[in-house]
Amino acid sequence: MTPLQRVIKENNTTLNPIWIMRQAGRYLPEFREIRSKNPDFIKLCLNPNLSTEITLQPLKRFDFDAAIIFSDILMLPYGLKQKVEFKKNFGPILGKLNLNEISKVEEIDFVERVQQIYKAIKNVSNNNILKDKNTIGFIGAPWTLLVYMINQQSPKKQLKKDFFENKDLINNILIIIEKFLKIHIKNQIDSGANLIQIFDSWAGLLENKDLPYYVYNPTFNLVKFTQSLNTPVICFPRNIKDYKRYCDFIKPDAICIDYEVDPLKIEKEISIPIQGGMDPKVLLTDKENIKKEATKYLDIFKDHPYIFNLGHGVLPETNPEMMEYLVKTVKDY
Ligand code: 1CP
Repeated sequence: MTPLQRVIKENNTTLNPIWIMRQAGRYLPEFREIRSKNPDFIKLCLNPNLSTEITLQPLKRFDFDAAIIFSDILMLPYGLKQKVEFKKNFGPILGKLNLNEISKVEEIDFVERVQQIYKAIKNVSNNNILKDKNTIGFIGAPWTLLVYMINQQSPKKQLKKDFFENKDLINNILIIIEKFLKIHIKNQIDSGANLIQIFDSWAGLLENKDLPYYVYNPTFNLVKFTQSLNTPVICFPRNIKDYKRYCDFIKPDAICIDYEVDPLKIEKEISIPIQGGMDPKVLLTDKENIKKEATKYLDIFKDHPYIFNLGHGVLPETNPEMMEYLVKTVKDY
């Protein structure tokens, strides 16, 4: 078993494996070099040779315990033929959502549009560097994908005023999203992903009363589906107010926490394996502070199954040398 599997399946508390959200990305000069020659982000995600290379870049530098496949949660709307573009210094821009068009997309059309991702997962998981390590596949949670698909861009702090207006559209789209997420999860697992992370980046935008419909129920279905394929799931409902209630409802194999929650409170309330927490901005400071902050999390979770990660993606301005120091600190703990 890999170190991550030993934490997740056996509740091991001595290993402290580490991987980092957005570990394949802009803080690495070798990524920026490939990116500068490939201005179309979607095309880059669909180039299996390059996406394999990008996925493996951080593992060549650092002793991470997992690779996360270089792709994006928005490849789902792309696979459903909604237009998706990434504009420099702005983020994703999606085309207008057309229920009629999306309803016509069949499984084989979807798989054909995204199958290069599965090819990259095959390449990555077969690479020797991943011996005794995990290949992490991922999806966006239905709620977060609904947000991008209806809002057509990042909600940043809030949703459009009329976001919830067309309930009929929302209900239908949620059913379609769930159906294709299951297809996407199954294909990633069949290609070699042995752990799935579900990113619900905008879970924090909802009021409590709306959580069962938009977050708990659809995410629970996907967690159950993934577990039925004998694959563990980590959920990251970023900025959700009540992580315990989320875990009680959804029952993921592990829960990833953001940097705004109190890790002491989480440790007391939640018994399943925990991942993440440290503020990515810590990596912009100095080694002494990195050691202090990383040790804080490792101390709090020393008797708890714990996977080291950050409480959000690594920032593009991070110096790779600081990442190296973080990995060393965690491994030497
Ligand atoms: O070079 C660039 O400009 C592209 C930047 C970039 C990268 C490196 C985007 C655009 N996506 C990715 C890769 C990515 N995205 C990965 C794989 C690499 C890795 O983790 O090492 C993963 C897991 C994601 C997941 C993702 N995409 C999320 C969930 C996590 C999170 O950050 O909250 C979300 C919300 C997205 C949408 C997205 N894609 C890209 C951007 C800039 C965004 C966020 C836009 C926003 O703020 O709303």
